[in-house]
Amino acid sequence: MSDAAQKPEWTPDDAGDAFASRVMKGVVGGHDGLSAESESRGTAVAATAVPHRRQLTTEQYVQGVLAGDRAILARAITLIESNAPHHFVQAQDVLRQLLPHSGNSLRVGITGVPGAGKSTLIETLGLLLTGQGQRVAVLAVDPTSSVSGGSILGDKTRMEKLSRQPEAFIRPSPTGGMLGGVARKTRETMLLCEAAGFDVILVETVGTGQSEIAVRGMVDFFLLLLVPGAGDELQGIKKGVVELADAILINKADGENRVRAEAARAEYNRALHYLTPITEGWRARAYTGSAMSGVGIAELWAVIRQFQAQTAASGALAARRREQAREWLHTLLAEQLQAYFYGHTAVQSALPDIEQAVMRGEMPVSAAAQALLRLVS
Ligand SMILES: Nc1nc2c(ncn2[C@@H]2O[C@H](COP(=O)(O)OP(=O)(O)OP(=O)(O)O)[C@@H](O)[C@H]2O)c(=O)[nH]1
Ligand SMILES: [Mg+2]
Repeated sequence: MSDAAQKPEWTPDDAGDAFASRVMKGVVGGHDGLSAESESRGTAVAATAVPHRRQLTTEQYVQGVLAGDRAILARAITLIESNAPHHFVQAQDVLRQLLPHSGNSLRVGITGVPGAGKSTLIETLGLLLTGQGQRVAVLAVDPTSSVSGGSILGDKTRMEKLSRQPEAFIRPSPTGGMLGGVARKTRETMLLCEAAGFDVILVETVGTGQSEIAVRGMVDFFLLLLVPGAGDELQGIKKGVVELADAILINKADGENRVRAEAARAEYNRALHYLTPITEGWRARAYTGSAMSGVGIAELWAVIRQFQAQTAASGALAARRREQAREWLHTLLAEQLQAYFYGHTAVQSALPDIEQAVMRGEMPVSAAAQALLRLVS
């Protein structure tokens, strides 16, 4: 495979070295931290038939990431995203060594329905920050994305200027698999980016409900983007999502939209007034802005910095991160227990009959669950 062919499809055609990522041959059969049972031999054989670059040692990954080497950072992320069991072991070694060097960036999650302007905002905000000499990493959680789709893929046009900045690093959502696996990979990628010295991590996620909760669980500040005019039902905005936000930006407050945007801001500020703050000591507010023209974006960033200063001083920021780590542990445990259970051969062979017995009303559901659980304990 030539180097050009290894470039991901979201890389601009004329991109130089600023785009360090390369597509590596994947391995079928996900473990996401689970046992090696499902590794596909066929794919592994096919992968070795293609000459590829020498595998890096754990030390090389660690030193490369710490030195801010973008090519090695990209390869380390690919290692983390791999579903091959031996990659998982090395990826966790790399992470363990980098963990003490992570945690120094400001983590911002951005959500909103498709077309709300998330990518446009990230481009505008990213350019503002890189203009101040800050290093910005852009990640995404999009469980619906596949190799041919996904929101950041369309962003090679939307984030074109940002992608050319040497201080910026853009990585699309890990593809395939369940939300849990995608979120884990993004979370670990975030730690790598922090160890590589990025000051700000922006995580984009499309509003699907579950992915917003996943991103809320990995960031310090969570921003909800709304567009004026579209009814709440149209935007799929539920009260629950508003409750997760540390701020709301009514975007596209430009042209004829300005008046409607101001009205929406007032309305949301009234609603926010009655909600319990998601962050202790911080009252979420609604703002207007235009990601496209840039109006209001510097002011929005000032709010985010104020949040950072205030929650760092009060201890709320550190407490949130501790709690997020604890919750993440339990999320991973629950996922892995479930995968272990359903992957167990005794369960797989007994399940169809027990299911049938339950459906025919011959076996109480609780007894059926107990019987299945006993097969693995
Ligand atoms: N008028 C106006 N248009 C905007 C603004 N921000 C974004 N847009 C336009 O809205 C469209 C969608 O913007 P994106 O940034 O791709 O939206 P997104 O939320 O990232 O969308 P997905 O990634 O598909 O979920 C584009 O055509 C943008 O040019 C804005 O502030 N004002
Ligand atoms: Mg987008």
